[in-house]
Amino acid sequence: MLKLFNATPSGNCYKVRLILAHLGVPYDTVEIDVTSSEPRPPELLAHNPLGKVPVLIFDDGRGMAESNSILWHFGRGTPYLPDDEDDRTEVLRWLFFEQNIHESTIAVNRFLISYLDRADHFADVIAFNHRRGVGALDTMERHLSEHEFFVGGCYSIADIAFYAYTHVADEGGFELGSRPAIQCWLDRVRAQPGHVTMSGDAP
Ligand SMILES: N[C@@H](CCC(=O)N[C@@H](CS)C(=O)NCC(=O)O)C(=O)O
Repeated sequence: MLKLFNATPSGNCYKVRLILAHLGVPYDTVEIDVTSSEPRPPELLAHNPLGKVPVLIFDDGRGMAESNSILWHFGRGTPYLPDDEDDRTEVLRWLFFEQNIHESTIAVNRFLISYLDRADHFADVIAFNHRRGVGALDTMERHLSEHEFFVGGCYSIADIAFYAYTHVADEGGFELGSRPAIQCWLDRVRAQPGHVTMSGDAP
């Protein structure tokens, strides 16, 4: 059985839980409190020396870190990763964009504001991230006003990667009310077969 070092509120971990749910792949979880300074389990550190989650352990003991790499691994050979090489390049473009400008701003502000409750202490960082995160959401809004999904007209791991932190962007101080294309896309993602919420429920 696969073992996922997981933090339930983490969007990066949710990406992994979502693709596994779509594919019907069973797994066990080991819950990590990412707000705690307690040492991480040695098995987690062996596969990610930074101690970050998600880390997935396969039956043969191999481990895999980085949420978007894990999405790619499970997407291959399924409808969630296109076969066309140009489309795959587009998927990669969006996965890098997500990590570079979306996750690093929206997820970080959500963590500082809603999980660490340290908005006052990190006001400058939050303001800096906010400007960049708004730019990421604007880019998404423009793209989604002309496309149903991110790549090739079909739901793919690129949509899973973006959904994870976009649907909880309000917890990081980002409003989606003025972004109708993103809101309609969120509904389309929620309507996909096998969708589960961040807390693990069917929608
Ligand atoms: N780029 C990594 C980021 C992983 C990451 O930042 N994980 C956070 C939870 S979302 C974490 O483990 N934080 C706790 C820590 O840094 O000790 C990925 O996409 O998997």
